[in-house]
Amino acid sequence: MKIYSYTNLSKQKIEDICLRTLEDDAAIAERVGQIINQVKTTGDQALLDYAGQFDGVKLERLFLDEQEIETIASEIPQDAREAIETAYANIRMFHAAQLKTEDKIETMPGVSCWRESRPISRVGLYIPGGSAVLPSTFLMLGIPAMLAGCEEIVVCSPPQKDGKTNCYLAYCAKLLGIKKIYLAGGAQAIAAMAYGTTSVPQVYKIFGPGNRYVTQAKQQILASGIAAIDMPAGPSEVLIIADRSASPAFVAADLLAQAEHGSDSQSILVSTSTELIAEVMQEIDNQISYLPRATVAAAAIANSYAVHCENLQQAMAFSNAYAPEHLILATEEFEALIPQISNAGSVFLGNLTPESAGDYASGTNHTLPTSGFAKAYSGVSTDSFLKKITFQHITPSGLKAIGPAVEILATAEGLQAHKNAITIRLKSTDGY
Ligand code: HSO
Ligand code: ZN
Repeated sequence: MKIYSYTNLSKQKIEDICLRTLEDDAAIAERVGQIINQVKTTGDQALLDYAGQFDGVKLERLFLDEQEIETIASEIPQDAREAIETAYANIRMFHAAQLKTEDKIETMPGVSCWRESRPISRVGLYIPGGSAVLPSTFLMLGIPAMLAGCEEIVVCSPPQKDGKTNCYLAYCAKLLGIKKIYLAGGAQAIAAMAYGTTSVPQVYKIFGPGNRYVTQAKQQILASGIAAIDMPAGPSEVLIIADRSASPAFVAADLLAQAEHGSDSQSILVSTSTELIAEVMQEIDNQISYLPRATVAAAAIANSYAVHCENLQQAMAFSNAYAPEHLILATEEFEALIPQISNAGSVFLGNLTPESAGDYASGTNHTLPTSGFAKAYSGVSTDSFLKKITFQHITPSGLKAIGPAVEILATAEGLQAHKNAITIRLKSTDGY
């Protein structure tokens, strides 16, 4: 892990080290384009063929029905069932609180405006399977979709070798009241949800993480205008601001938790203490050898760095420039830093709040903007599954109040018909 000193970093150098570079995807883009086209033109047959080719399974049917989900879910071990239920309850409680009705605003006497939410009627959730089984992602997407009231929640997950899904995902489906799991993975699953096939219903918005093929497919679908997506995705990342009050072992554990996600993950340490940085490095060496995913984690750590800062203000300035997906404030001073945070996906406060808590079970969503997109995007929330529709109503006195302003503006824009739409009404309300 390279160590920089903030004071010695030029503005340009800060920009450079904050940049997350994605490899050139030309070959992947071309292959994904072919897959999308194949699914678009041959539908279910393409999905069955790709299941054979990529997942190594000959499927009879492209989905598991309620009965099959129930049977698979019943195999879940008791402790896992309870853990999923704890996560479910917390995520549900936090996301339910986001469902708020807004006030009706009388902008002028007789002119009222307001917004109401409506669910996106059909949404698609992509849940990675195979080697990386992510029941947590199923909860993070399924709970807000259900709370928002989406009528059709289409779930795609790659089939296992036995042509089924695992018991964790099946149990999540059961809790969420989802009656079908479509056995499709990769770019082909994204294409199926975007265009619809005989088996897989077409959706308006597609959510969920995935490998570079899935990410590329979502980008192409977005560009073609056929469906919306949750947000642009890149490798996962954490930035930890730590002062002397932090525990080097805790900080190292958090950096490694991020690093084990993938060799392209970034774990950034920003600290006011050179001793702490050295101790954290030592701890990483100690802890990494015990990890089953040590090789992956080591590659990510090699791809990461530490920044030494003079004070916490400098640390915050660096963090805001980096705009991390996850920000951990491993300092007792976290309260004072909160107002200074301008760019971050999700923030973890103090020395006892690891990112893992939010990844799984505390209640917040773990689908968050990466690659600096936290400068402009929010993470997934109940709102991501809703559209906000604006309403307005004007009374006769309201029309008199607002009419002249609209007439003048319409005239200024040279739009006579717009003006007339007011004038014709003002005339008709003359006798009111
Ligand atoms: N840290 C990941 C979410 C996750 N972690 C799922 C474990 N499972 C992206 O926020
Ligand atoms: Zn994680």
